Amino acid sequence: MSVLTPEIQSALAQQAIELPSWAFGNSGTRFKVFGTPGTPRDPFEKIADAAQVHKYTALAPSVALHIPWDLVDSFDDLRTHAEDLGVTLGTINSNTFQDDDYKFGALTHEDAAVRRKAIDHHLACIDVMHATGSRDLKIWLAEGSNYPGQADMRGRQDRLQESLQEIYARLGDGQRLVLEYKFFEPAFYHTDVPDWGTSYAQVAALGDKAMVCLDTGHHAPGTNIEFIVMQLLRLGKLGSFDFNSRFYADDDLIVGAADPFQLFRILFEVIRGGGLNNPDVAFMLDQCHNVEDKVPGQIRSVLNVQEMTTRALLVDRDALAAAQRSGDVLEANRIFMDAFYTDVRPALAEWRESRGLPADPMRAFADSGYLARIAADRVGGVQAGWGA
Ligand code: AOS
Ligand code: ZN
Ligand code: ZN
Repeated sequence: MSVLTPEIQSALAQQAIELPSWAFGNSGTRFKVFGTPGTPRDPFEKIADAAQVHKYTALAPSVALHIPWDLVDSFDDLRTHAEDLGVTLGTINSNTFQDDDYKFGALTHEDAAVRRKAIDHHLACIDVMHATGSRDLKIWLAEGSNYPGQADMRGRQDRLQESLQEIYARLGDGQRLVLEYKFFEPAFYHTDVPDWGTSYAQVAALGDKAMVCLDTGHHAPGTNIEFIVMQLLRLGKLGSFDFNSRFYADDDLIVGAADPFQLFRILFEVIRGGGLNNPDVAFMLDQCHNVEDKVPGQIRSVLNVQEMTTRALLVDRDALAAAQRSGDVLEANRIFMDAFYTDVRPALAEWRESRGLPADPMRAFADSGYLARIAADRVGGVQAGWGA
């Protein structure tokens, strides 16, 4: 009998993971950006590539956009294009990190004129959200300082709250703001939203439509990320995930590649806290594919999330709770690890086929010839972020 009970199948069938448009552009490090044949030349082609991921997995029904990287003449046209391809437009990501005016901050800047410009950018993003039908405005701020004494950290925190209040006030019904935290980079001494506690304090002061975004690559090595997941779910403030994996810093590698066990532990807490298939908790990827092909990189990523979700669903929670209550440390750990070590790949392949999907989406996509077609059709694709 398959390990996939009807309850597990039902949970898996509902799973939705949003893809980032920038994952389909060329990307790299400050040392080199390698070009990939067939890289999208505009947001329409990025959406077309993202739709391939959904076509072969049924796991990725929406695509996050980035403003201004994905600015187009008509968001109505982009929305129709997406819907024609079977996907929707998702989270809108703002950008206050590519403009000379923001050298010393944007929403936290000492100069009211710079803050005005940064707030107006977010208000423009909300206008885009109305056209795209997006629910979430995701704010990641590249703000902070490099040297002790350089900046008034307290004043910046106060100005951040004031700026966020103005943006929050513009949100429409059903729209949300998610504030992402990151403990370093591009600033290296202090960051204005370095941790979940700061993000929580800032969004809690705004109201119910403001939530925390947890990027799995934005913590110090050794951080117990699943504890943070548990706490934010407990507080009702986990708005979204940016999934990726890392060996060292904010590596933005394929989720589940560096530490599958960590992904399992995170997903276990998501399930434990009622966050799986909960519309309040958006699953997104935030990744770049520097040396691997981008569409298969994204297919691999959503499959990794699906696989670890399945394993986490296999944890016998009643037995685990009993072992925990009785203080049976080793039995509790065995139950947890048994689920983690279960190879669910054959069962998932079978289940996919039963739903009319390819048993092996990676193979099916490779066999489709899509990459060769776009390599022939598209010339002059753009770098993620800095292009069209
Ligand atoms: C930056 O480190 C953050 O992870 C952002 O979420 C994101 O990568 C960037 O805003 C791209 O839009
Ligand atoms: Zn992120
Ligand atoms: Zn990041």
